[in-house]
Amino acid sequence: MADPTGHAEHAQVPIEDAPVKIDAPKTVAAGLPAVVESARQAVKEMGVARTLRVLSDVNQHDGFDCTSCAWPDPSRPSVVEFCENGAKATAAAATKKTAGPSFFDKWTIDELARQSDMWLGKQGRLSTPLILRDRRYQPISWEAAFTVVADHLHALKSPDEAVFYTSGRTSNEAAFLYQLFARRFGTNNLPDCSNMCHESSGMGLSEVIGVGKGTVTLEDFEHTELIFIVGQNPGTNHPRMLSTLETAKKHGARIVHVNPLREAGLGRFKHPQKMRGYLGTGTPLADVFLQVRINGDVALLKGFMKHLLSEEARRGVGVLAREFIEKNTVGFAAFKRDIERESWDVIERESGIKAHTIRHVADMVIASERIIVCWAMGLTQHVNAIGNIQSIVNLLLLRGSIGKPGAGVCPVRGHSNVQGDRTVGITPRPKAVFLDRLGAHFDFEPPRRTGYDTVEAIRAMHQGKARVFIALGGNFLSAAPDTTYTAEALGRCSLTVQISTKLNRSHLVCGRTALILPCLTRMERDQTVSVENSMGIVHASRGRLAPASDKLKSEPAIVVSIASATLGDEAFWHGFATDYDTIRDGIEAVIPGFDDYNERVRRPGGFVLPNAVREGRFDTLDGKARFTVHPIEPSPLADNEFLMMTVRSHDQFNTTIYGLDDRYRGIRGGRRVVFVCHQDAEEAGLRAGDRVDLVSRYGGQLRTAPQFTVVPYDLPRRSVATYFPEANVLVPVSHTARMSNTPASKSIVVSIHRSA
Ligand SMILES: Nc1nc2c(c(=O)[nH]1)N[C@H]1C(S)=C(S)[C@@H](COP(=O)(O)OP(=O)(O)OC[C@H]3O[C@@H](n4cnc5c(=O)[nH]c(N)nc54)[C@H](O)[C@@H]3O)O[C@H]1N2
Ligand SMILES: Nc1nc2c(c(=O)[nH]1)N[C@H]1C(S)=C(S)[C@@H](COP(=O)(O)OP(=O)(O)OC[C@H]3O[C@@H](n4cnc5c(=O)[nH]c(N)nc54)[C@H](O)[C@@H]3O)O[C@H]1N2
Ligand SMILES: [Mo]
Repeated sequence: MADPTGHAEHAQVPIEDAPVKIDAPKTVAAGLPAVVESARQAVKEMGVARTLRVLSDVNQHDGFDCTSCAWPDPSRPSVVEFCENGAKATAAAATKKTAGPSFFDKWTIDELARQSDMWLGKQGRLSTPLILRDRRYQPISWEAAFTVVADHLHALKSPDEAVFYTSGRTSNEAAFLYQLFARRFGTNNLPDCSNMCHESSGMGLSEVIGVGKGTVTLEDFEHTELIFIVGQNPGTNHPRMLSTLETAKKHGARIVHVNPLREAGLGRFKHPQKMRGYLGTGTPLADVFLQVRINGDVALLKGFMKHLLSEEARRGVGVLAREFIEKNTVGFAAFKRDIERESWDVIERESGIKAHTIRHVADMVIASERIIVCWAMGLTQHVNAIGNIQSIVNLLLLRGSIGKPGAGVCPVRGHSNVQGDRTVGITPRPKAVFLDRLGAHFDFEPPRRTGYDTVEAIRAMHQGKARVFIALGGNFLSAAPDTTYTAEALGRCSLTVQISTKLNRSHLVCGRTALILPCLTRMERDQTVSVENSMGIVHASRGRLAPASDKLKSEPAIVVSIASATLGDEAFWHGFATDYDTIRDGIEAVIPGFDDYNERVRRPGGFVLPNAVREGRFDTLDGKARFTVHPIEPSPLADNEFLMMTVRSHDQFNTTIYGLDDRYRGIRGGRRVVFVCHQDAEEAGLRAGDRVDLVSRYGGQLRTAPQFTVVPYDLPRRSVATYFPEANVLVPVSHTARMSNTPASKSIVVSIHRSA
């Protein structure tokens, strides 16, 4: 079937013309430039008075939760508890500009598609419900919009032909209602951004320690001796984490940074909210930088463990936590055999790190009783992502460094409430006991069939098995892999519905009928909602700003209206929208750990969800943690091929582009860049500023992303980096992590060709 709206071409990020300026990368993070940058962007979007009012409310006990990341707030927030990128996210959402009917009257979607993603996002807040007619979005009443959704859902042959996507900014309350609606409608098709994000962490951890979340709290960072930061760029993506690391260093912790890129944020840090952060040279954060090859982490971790095992053999005692291993774990013998069989040659070659350096860092592990390992997308977006995560657990188990103060795993979440959305039921693979309780409390028979995750949903839409796509937030088209394929998939839907705050490319690549339903942000006046951060703390969030338009509805109100229009049981839904306490009562009744939800969520700082590992238990079937065996998996590269990772610049929040600079990496004025190792560039005759096309070859298919600018950079041999979402067109939809099915967008094999 042809793509009826012809949208595959709308899906591509337009090529930039202006040349990119390339400077030396920075070695110091934050400091005065961060303050200046946040103030500049905030005042531009909001004006001075609104800036002061809004930023003083971020992450305060009685204010709103910052939407930029899921790093927890300290128990005593400082007067200003935000960072440069939090300020940018806040400014972008609290902008005074609106994109209303007169804006959409001027532009067809074909014209809009030729604009850059940055331009689209900067047109202001969506202010009225819209429906696509004659290639233009036109106003529609809320009532009529809900009827359109209900009619399309009724027309499906089966509830499984509908897909209900969620992005991680949605509050617990909206997310719980949304999954309740999807399941009362009859499907578990609830893919979310987590499928592309920390799914590998959740699944990998659940299997071996019985908890699919992190096991440490902020306090643990004050008691730890050694912190690993693997495959994460906190200076850009979790800037408030740098202050936690600064405190940890003051308490004597050492930090090891494992990354193919020497990220500035882990070099020297100048606290932007303290006077000494403006003066002086800042705190050096990382003690050791290991420039691992892309996807060389299993090899590296195995190297550490090989050294631990041989030191135990040599010293006879004192390296392995023997008692802990005996009492609390299974699988040690097979694990040990596998590590002993691994050769140092392979470990060195595949990790890209010399054996003596690996031994040196492993000695730091031996010298530490309390170790925390933090990670993010550099480990989860690989085919063997589960191997990465479970190898970290192996290392911690060897030292008994989990489930006690100052020790454990810390997957650092992305979206500010992605963890909470999962906790309250957004998942295509719900547990039977959750469905039992949900069905019993709300008196219905929930569907038991496993639903589609993100990648399966794309395929199902492409094959015509799913025909209605509803997104509670996010930018599915641009965030998903294989942009062209995903565009075709969305184009085949009978209806696509985007519940959004800002214009993005997913509004331009849509089904035969397309709706935009504009909603309030977390900063705007509404009832109290709640969120869960990366460390399992649930707390309230309350906005105070006047809504950007009087036509906006809250996410819970939109979900309630879609649900009652579709299911016709208004009496069931109505109360939820008028009083969010009743939603929380429902969550409390269905999900363990939410006792006295309404009371506890209103306490300053909220409450902590139960976490068995933190309480000293492994909630696996036999109550034991598991050692697991993971092979080192080289990515074979032909002579002209490279392994590509797609990363975030300092000027974006996922697909929302704030600006065209990547300050720490020395890039100004453009995003279509490809970072290439200096020696590789030289050998290939490529120079800074050259224009190239990138081609990914996968299972006999070619995918091309044209017109990238070469930036020679300090990277391991044969490793290249590009920005997400410009390079997503190169990520094959079937190239995913085993088990978690997360797109392996950090290990794409590409070749580089001079642009014609
Ligand atoms: N300002 C801002 N904040 C954000 C976001 C944003 O876009 N902007 N996004 C939010 C979201 S949803 C998320 S998930 C997080 C993402 O936070 P990050 O995971 O920090 O984001 P990425 O830019 O994808 O960075 C991945 C890091 O892993 C490294 N890496 C890549 N491949 C490998 C590998 O094979 N091994 C190792 N060891 N390292 C590797 C890259 O060099 C990079 O430093 O941030 C959240 N916060
Ligand atoms: N190649 C590659 N692809 C990736 C990644 C990568 O590293 N490399 N990272 C992946 C990761 S970690 C993630 S989490 C996904 C992100 O995937 P998504 O979460 O789907 O994408 P975002 O860009 O965060 O979504 C931005 C849009 O959300 C809407 N929005 C913002 N705030 C709100 C709100 O409060 N309510 C509602 N209803 N809408 C709102 C706005 O319209 C905005 O345009 O992308 C994934 N894709
Ligand atoms: Mo994410």
